[in-house]
Amino acid sequence: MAYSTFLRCRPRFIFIAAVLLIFILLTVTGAHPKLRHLARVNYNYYVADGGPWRADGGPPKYVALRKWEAALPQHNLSLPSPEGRNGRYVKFSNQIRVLGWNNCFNEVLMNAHLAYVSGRAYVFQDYFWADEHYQWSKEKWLDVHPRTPLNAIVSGPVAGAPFESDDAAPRAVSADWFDVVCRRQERRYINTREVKPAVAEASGIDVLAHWQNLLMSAPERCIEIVEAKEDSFPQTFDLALWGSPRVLTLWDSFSQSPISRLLDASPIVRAAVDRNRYLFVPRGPRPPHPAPRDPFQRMLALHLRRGDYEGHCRGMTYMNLAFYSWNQFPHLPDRFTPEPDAPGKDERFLARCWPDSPGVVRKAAEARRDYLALAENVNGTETSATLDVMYILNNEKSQWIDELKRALQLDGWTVVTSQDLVLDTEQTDVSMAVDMEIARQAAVFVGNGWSSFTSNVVYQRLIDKRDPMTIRFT
Ligand SMILES: Nc1nc2c(ncn2[C@@H]2O[C@H](COP(=O)(O)OP(=O)(O)OP(=O)(O)O)[C@@H](O)[C@H]2O)c(=O)[nH]1
Ligand SMILES: *[C@@H]1O[C@H](CO)[C@@H](O)[C@H](O)[C@H]1NC(C)=O
Ligand SMILES: *[C@@H]1O[C@H](CO)[C@@H](O)[C@H](O)[C@H]1NC(C)=O
Repeated sequence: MAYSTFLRCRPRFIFIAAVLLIFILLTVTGAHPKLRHLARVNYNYYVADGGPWRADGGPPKYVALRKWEAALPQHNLSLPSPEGRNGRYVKFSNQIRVLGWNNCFNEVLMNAHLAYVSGRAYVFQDYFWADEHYQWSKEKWLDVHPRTPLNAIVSGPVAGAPFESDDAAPRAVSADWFDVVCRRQERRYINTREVKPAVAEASGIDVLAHWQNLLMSAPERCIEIVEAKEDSFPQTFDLALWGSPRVLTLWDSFSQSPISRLLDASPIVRAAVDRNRYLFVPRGPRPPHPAPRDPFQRMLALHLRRGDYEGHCRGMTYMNLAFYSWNQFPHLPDRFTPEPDAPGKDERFLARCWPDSPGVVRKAAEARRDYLALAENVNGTETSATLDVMYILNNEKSQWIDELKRALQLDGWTVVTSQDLVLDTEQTDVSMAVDMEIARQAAVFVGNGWSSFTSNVVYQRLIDKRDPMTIRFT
């Protein structure tokens, strides 16, 4: 009798015991900060991100794209000079690797421009990821140093596309093809140590001219630039140059180059932008005037460099760094001039590098006001200029972003963030380029002046001849 009563009650007993156990577990782990941290990290890894057994099949293999790159028409020994077996080539083996995409992208573009003005085919290479920015969990990596083919990220002569029809410049070739057309014993190796000291402090355009003379006058068909091991920045166009106003003297030559003018999003990136286009359709009330139908003409794209950047911003505050590369142009609004030591200097620096939520809302409203005033001046009072869609580019999944989103919605914006995009495997792999393409197309862009990611968006918008008032910094 008693036994059967127990049996009947058992399900309830087990349930109560389980609830108690979970309760105790939560209080114990919740009470101690270290345990709480451990619980959160493990929850994020095993539950939120799916852990090592998550179903994302890992990074893309790009089988078709690699075949396509290998079969580019310029990979043909029979072509007449300056291509083919008698062609002239330069490979920059001193290009920086394993760093954020945009620090590499700067340099890739400028090296390709140097090759172009020197009458040599540029040798394009894969992008090697900095581990912390790679999109895939470590146990899924295909390589010790994960990499992505250049043509997955960008298109244009820099990655082997043809030049204009009246331009006889030799097309860029892949690193694999360079090994075929320029065997090692045929190469002249130039160590950066032999070249760089002469232009260590020179303006950008003089650095370009110095290398151009060397590459043009060298009789050797095949040149490989190799790095001086003792130099921590052995790049042809190095960080010291990109971080200084000396770089700006390169603009006239670089911006008119087909490397810049014919640069485009890759088909993978284009497809990603198209696929997500419906997200950008405004959801606010109908504006009181006729407004553009194209959502990009109503969009403010905001680059919030977050995540790892908090520590980075503090470091840069300490070093009192100026803006990076093209962000330094004096004709752009929102300039930043490092202040001498004075009370509140660090706070003012941080407010721009790592802005808080009210600061972001204020900046967006200011950029919108200035843009609408500009559109009225340019296009008259009958203008239909409208700015009500915001795309937030960022590298952080967090509550902070969610709260910012709500604050911006209250201010009248239809808000979409990087985390809202739906991307397939290849598109996920190049998601930074997807974000950059959206920022290129938006009516207004607000970025972070210290970021090379921002500076390459600024570069593309300047090439597109966008009004400077549509290029802003937090
Ligand atoms: N999708 C996406 N990725 C971002 C964004 N911001 C930063 N990242 C990632 O973080 C990397 C940052 O490195 P860079 O592209 O070199 O740009 P940066 O802002 O100068 O950053 P550092 O190189 O770390 O100084 C990018 O290449 C992306 O992988 C963003 O808004 N969207
Ligand atoms: C290589 O180039 C030559 C000369 O232009 C051409 O005749 C030949 O068809 C090309 N080969 C391939 C595989 O495209
Ligand atoms: C002015 O109008 C033209 C044509 O409608 C449009 O393309 C352009 O973006 C407008 N300019 C501004 C600053 O809104």
